[in-house]
Amino acid sequence: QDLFEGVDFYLVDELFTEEQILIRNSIRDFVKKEVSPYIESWAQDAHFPPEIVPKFGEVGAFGPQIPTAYGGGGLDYISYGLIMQEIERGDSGMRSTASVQGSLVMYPIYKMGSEAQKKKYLPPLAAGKMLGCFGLTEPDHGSNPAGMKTHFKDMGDHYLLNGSKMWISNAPHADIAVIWAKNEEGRVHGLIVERGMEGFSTPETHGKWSLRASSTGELVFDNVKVPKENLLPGKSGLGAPLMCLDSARYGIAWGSLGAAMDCFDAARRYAKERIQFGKPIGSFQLVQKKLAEMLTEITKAQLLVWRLGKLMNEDKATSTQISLAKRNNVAMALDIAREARQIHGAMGITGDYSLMRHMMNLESVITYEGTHDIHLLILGQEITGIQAFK
Ligand code: TGC
Ligand code: FAD
Repeated sequence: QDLFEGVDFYLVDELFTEEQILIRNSIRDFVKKEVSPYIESWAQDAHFPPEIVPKFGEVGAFGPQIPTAYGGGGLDYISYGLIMQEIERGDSGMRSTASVQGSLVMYPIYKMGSEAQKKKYLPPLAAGKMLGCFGLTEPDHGSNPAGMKTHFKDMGDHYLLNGSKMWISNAPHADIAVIWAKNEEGRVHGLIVERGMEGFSTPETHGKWSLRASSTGELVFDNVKVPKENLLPGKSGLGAPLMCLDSARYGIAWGSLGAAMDCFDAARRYAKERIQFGKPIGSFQLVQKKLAEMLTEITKAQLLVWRLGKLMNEDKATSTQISLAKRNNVAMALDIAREARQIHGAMGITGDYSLMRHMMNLESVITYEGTHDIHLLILGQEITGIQAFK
């Protein structure tokens, strides 16, 4: 891990500004120091380390794209992507913590919140003094969030919230939850629910083989009285949570690249060191094929997210362009993790190497934020004009 220097076959670094490289390198150093030495034992123990939250805040990993006036980094989208890439090189679960906080909690508050909500929540979230989670998925509504059952009633001086959410990253440790629920007319709204509100609980989901260093849980709302000022006033309808997903999916397209780079780097080194039949395994054509294909796919994925980042910076990126990148890069990373694990033979199944952890993590990454097939259908709809998922 310590030797990791990145993968840059096409001199992609030349496409980045000095500032972007500086940011990338500072997060790379942070991950080497604060994540890589501990991640294997956190994952083996299914332990989420709460002490990482203020450290992420200090290094600027939370809401890098949010303006500095609210405590964010005020950075461009390529810098944001590079930050996600470096964190996920360490672990997808760590990147989940950061991208949920930045893209799914801070972003909706910044884009749809009142000035008072922005002032109250954004600075402590950016600093890692507060942790947030995002509740859209329900036990019976994953790919189809439009069917959500969680609802709230206007009681005059407050809202009464009932329902539940499932598979929520950060939930068991979160101080606040940005959740999506229907009003009496069936329109989706965002609400900020705070830990400590009566009737609100966050039971942890146990037994995951994936994202073990990230904590996942349910959000249960049993007649929770939510103050009226906690409704996000800026936008309603399903488009509101889906807009947040665009920002997070963009980060995942970069993040998965980091996991792929880590696997490739490990496989390249192992292929040169491991001797079988009197030669390094890297001298066999089949191993070289695996490595050559990994490098090819990483290079294509790097150029894809760089271009997407430019479009994001110019406010020209479309949701379907983001779907294409999320889908392609996560599948690419998962394939590379599997191949890299094979190159490591039996050693690849142990915690001495990061391959199996990345591979298992990426099974969640290919499922959350829209499954691989849902993104394919989003693209299919764009191409044909015909929706195939209903
Ligand atoms: P549809 O009728 O297509 O759209 C409803 C409204 O939303 C608008 N819209 C979008 N707006 C912004 N960004 C997008 N990406 C948007 N996609 C759609 C759309 O224009 C429409 O607006 P309006 O004004 O006409 O009402 O909605 P649908 O019900 O047909 O569903 C479409 C579908 C299936 C693509 C969508 O529901 C979907 O993406 N499903 C996947 C669900 C998903 O991604 N869940 C993620 C949960 S969060 C999570 O996983 C966090 S993990 C984080 C971590 O740990 O890192
Ligand atoms: P389903 O929707 O039941 O899908 C099951 C299978 O059916 C999939 O292969 C899917 O592609 C396929 N399928 C579904 N519909 C169609 C169709 N129309 N056509 C073809 N195939 C279809 N959610 C949050 O809100 N917040 C979070 O923080 C969060 N964190 C998560 C963390 C982890 C570790 C995981 C695993 C999930 C998380 N999720 C979160 C939930 C995630 O977004 C959902 O799991 C995802 O959207 C898929 O929903 P589902 O699991 O209910 O699968």
